[in-house]
Amino acid sequence: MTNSIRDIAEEARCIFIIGSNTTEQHPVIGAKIRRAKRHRGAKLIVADPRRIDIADYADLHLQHKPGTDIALLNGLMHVILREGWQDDEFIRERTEGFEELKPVVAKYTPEVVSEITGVPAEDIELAARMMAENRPGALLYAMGITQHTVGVPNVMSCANLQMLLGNMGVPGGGVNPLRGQNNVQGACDMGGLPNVYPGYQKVTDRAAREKFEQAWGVSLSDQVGLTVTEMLDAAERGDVRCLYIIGENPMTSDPDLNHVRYSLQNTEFIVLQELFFSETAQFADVIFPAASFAEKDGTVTNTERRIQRVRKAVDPPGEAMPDHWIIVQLAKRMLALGATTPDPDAPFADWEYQSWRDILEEINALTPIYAGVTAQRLDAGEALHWPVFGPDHPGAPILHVGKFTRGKGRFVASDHTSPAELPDEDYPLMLTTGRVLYHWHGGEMTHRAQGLEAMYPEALVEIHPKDARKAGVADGDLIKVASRRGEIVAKAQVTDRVEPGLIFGTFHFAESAANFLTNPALDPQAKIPEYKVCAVRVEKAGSSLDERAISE
Ligand SMILES: Nc1nc2c(c(=O)[nH]1)N[C@H]1C(S)=C(S)[C@@H](COP(=O)(O)OP(=O)(O)OC[C@H]3O[C@@H](n4cnc5c(=O)[nH]c(N)nc54)[C@H](O)[C@@H]3O)O[C@H]1N2
Ligand SMILES: Nc1nc2c(c(=O)[nH]1)N[C@H]1C(S)=C(S)[C@@H](COP(=O)(O)OP(=O)(O)OC[C@H]3O[C@@H](n4cnc5c(=O)[nH]c(N)nc54)[C@H](O)[C@@H]3O)O[C@H]1N2
Ligand SMILES: [Mo]
Repeated sequence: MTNSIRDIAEEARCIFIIGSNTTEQHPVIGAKIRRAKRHRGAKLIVADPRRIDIADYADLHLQHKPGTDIALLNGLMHVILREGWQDDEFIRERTEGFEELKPVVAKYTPEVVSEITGVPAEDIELAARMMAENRPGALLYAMGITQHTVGVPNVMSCANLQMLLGNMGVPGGGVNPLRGQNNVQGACDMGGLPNVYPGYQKVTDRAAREKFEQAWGVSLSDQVGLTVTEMLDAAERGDVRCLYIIGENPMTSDPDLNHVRYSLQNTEFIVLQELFFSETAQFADVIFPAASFAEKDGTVTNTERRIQRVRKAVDPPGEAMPDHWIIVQLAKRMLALGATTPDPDAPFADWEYQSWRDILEEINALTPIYAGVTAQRLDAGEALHWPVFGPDHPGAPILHVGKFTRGKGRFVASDHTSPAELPDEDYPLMLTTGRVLYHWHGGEMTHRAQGLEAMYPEALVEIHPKDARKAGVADGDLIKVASRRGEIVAKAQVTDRVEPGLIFGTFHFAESAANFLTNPALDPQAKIPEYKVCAVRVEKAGSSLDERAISE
C-alpha cells in the first residue's frame, strides 16, 4: 500500500474498492472502512462483479463483468477529463505522459464503457463525480485487479486514475493493494522473488550483486530466475529436476491442477516444508515438519509495510522446527558437502544465527529500506513502515509525498483487452474464483478448525437463479462444473450475488477445487495466472460417474 490503514480509515473522503472482497478477506480493514462510512460519512464506491458484503454498505456498486476493469477505469477518467475535474497542478508538477493518456481515454465514453462492462452509463458518470467532489480519495484493490492476463495494465490504470485526481502522496489517498498472506509483503521485501535481492536490489545490477557477494562470501548469478508458475512448466519439461517447497500447496492453489499433478509427478525430487500433510505432500520425497506462526519468534511485514514483531506463544509439536532453522541446517549440510566454499572473512558467511535478532542485524546491514528496523526499536513498540533508512529515520507510512520514488509519476494508458478465454457455445458460462470468509486457501489450516468447518463444511458454487433454472438445478443440488481442463462436483448456491452468465467458486476444498478448471494463461509481465476468468459449463450431477467421484 502507498498509504497506511489508519490514514485511509480516518482521512479519506472517498474510498474506492475495486476487486477486493474487503469485509470477508481483510475483515479488520473492512470494519474500519464501514466505520469511516457510517461515522464520518466517507463516500464508498465498490466495483465488483459480485454483490459482495461491502457492496451493501456502498453509496454506489458498479457491478462490471470480470475482466473489464481497464475499460471501467478509462471510463471514469474520461468523465473526469471531459468535466475538467482533473488536478492540473498535480499533473503538471508531479507527472509525465499525460498527453499520451488523453487520446486513449477519449475513446472510452460512458456509452462505450457501458457496452463493454455492463455498468449503466449514469453510474459511471455518478462515480466519477463522487470521486472528484470528495478528495482526497483512496483506491483499494486486491486479486480482482491482479489475477488477469492484463494484471499489470489493470494496476497501472488504477494509478492513472489516482494521479489524475491528485490523490497521491497525501493522507487519505493512494493506490493500495491489500496484500494477502500475513507476511507476503515481508517475503517480497526479503527477496522472495526471482529478480531481486532483499530490498528490491536487482540481481542484474552489478553493484547490488557485488555487495551481496562480499557480504556472503560467494559468487552470485546475474540471471533472473523463474516464477512459481514457470517452475512447474520447467519441471514438466525436465528443465527443473528438484523442487524445495516451503509453505505452499500448489496442488490446490495453482491453476489447472491436472497439469500441476503431471508436473509434480515428473519432478525427480521434491522436498516439502509444511505444518501438515497437505495435498502436495503426496508428491514429496522428503517432508520437513515446520513450526507455525504461533510457535516461533521474529517479524512479519504487513500490507501497510509495517514491520510487526511476532512472539512465540507455544512450543512446536513433535519434531517441528522454525523454517529458518531448517533452512540453516540444510545450508550447513550443503557447505559440508562442498557445494560452495564461502570466503571465511565475509561478514555473513557462516550461517550462524542464534535468534531472529541475528537475522535482523544482517537485514539491517544489507537492506537499505530496512536499515533502521532494529530489534531494539521493534521491542520498544515503535510502528515502523518501510523505508526506514537508518536508526534515526522515522519510516514512511505514506509513500510518494512531494515526489514519486521514481521522480515523476508516469501515466501509462492501456486499452481494454479481453481475457484469454471467454464463454462460447461449448462452455457458455464465465467462472470467477476466490475465497470466502470461513476458509483459507486449500484449507489445510481452516479445515482443522471445528467451528469453521461447522459454518462452512463443503464447497459451494454461486450461480444465478436464471442459469440454475436453465440447467435444471435447485439450491443445494450437486452440480458438475467443467472447463476445457477439468471438472469438479460441488453444491449449487443459487443466488443473485452473481449476475446471469457468471458463476463463482473457491479453491478451499481439495476435491472440488476451482483450480481443476482455471486457465493457466499468465500476465506476460507479472506472470500471475488468470484465476479470475475462464469459461465453463454446468450441469446437474447425477450420472453414475459423478456419484463415484463424490463418494471418493
Ligand atoms: N478468509 C480469508 N481471508 C483471506 C484469504 C483466505 O483464503 N481466506 N486469503 C488472503 C490472500 S493470500 C489474499 S491474496 C487476499 C485476497 O483477497 P481478495 O482479492 O479480496 O479476495 P478474492 O476472493 O480473491 O477476490 C476479490 C474480489 O474480486 C472480485 N472479482 C472477480 N473478478 C473480478 C474482476 O475481473 N474485476 C474486479 N474488479 N473484481 C473481480 C470477486 O468477486 C471478489 O469479490 O485475501 C486474504 N485474506
Ligand atoms: N483459483 C484461484 N487460485 C488461487 C487464488 C485465487 O484467487 N483463485 N489465489 C492465489 C493466491 S493470492 C494465493 S496467496 C495462493 C495461496 O496458496 P498457498 O500459499 O499454496 O496456500 P496456503 O494454504 O496459504 O499455504 C500453503 C501451506 O502453507 C502451510 N503453512 C502455514 N504456515 C506455515 C509456516 O509457518 N511454515 C511452513 N513451512 N508452512 C506453513 C499451510 O499448512 C498450507 O498448507 O493461492 C492462489 N491460488
Ligand atoms: Mo494471496
